Amino acid sequence: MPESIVTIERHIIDQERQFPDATGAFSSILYDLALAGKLISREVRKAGLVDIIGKTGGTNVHGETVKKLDVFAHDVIYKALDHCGHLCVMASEEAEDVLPIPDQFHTGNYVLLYDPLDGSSNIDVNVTVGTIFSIHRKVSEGERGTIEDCLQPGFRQIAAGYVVYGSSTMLVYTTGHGVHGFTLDPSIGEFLLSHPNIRMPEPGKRIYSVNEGNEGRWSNQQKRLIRHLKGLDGGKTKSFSGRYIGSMVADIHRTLMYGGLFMYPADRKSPRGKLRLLYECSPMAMIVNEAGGRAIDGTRDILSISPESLHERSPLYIGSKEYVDLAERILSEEVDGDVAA
Ligand code: AHM
Ligand code: MG
Repeated sequence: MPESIVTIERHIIDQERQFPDATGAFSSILYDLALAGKLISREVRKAGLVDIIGKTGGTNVHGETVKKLDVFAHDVIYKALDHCGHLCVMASEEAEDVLPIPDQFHTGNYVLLYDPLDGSSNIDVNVTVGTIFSIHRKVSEGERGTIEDCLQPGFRQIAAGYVVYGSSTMLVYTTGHGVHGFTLDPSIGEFLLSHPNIRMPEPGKRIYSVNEGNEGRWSNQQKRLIRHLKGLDGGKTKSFSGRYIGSMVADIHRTLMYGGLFMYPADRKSPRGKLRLLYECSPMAMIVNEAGGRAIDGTRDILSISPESLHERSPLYIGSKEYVDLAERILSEEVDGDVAA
């Protein structure tokens, strides 16, 4: 038997005790997010059965419409948190505008931004997907939250986390006091502390992770960076291994545990990259920073960027500090007179 068994609930309460002024509001949000993670996990685990019980988006044997999983995940998180009384507004990748708290419920001092099911195009082929969340304090005047509460730079996050639905379901979060990982025991329906105080290994594993299919649209600096990581630029670099799942949560989870460098660079077609700043890049950056790593958009610290719109994108270089530093250096060097975008 392990020395102690710590559920996520107990862990959240223990953490809260370290802050005598804590009201419990914040703990309650984390607990509700864990509950939503369990509900989404249950549906993700059934995904392979949709052809048997009725196609997603169509009707099941009961004549009910089966929701697409990303829409389901969006709804579950909203409904798990809309009535808790601690949030003033929410925003999700699945909704164009901010999500107000319904009038009949109280509001509070926190803001939740989330990507309900990142990598959801992988669902049909049984590949890992995940949920990402970012929590800020309310900054606007007035009782109900506004877009101003959502448009805050990442360094103001007071918590960030993700749930990864892989060979097991894991919830990883930070409030700026260490990064902690919990594995869902499906037989008892509890997240149990399995990875306390996660630190990225130093040196990190030499793994790079990027969609190389986009190479034809990359800047010369980006091409050079990848050639360097492959040991093809005449330097003495021992080559890196390549790994790319195409599910950011899964790729960054591996990067957090093993070290390495995950990238989604800008390219000619997507001058600001693909990933969303507020609910993809920033929360992952807070977690990786807190575990000893680093995250930049090529030149700027991800957490320093002031967002201008809810769904804005950002290039992302994230992982072991030494490899992000290396990327930053190579991206800043002139190549054939072409300076990185
Ligand atoms: P999504 O939020 O629509 O799922 O898109 C984000 C996903 C990330 O998980 C992943 O890193 C990236 O898209 C993969 O994109 P690509 O297929 O261009 O490599
Ligand atoms: Mg996403």
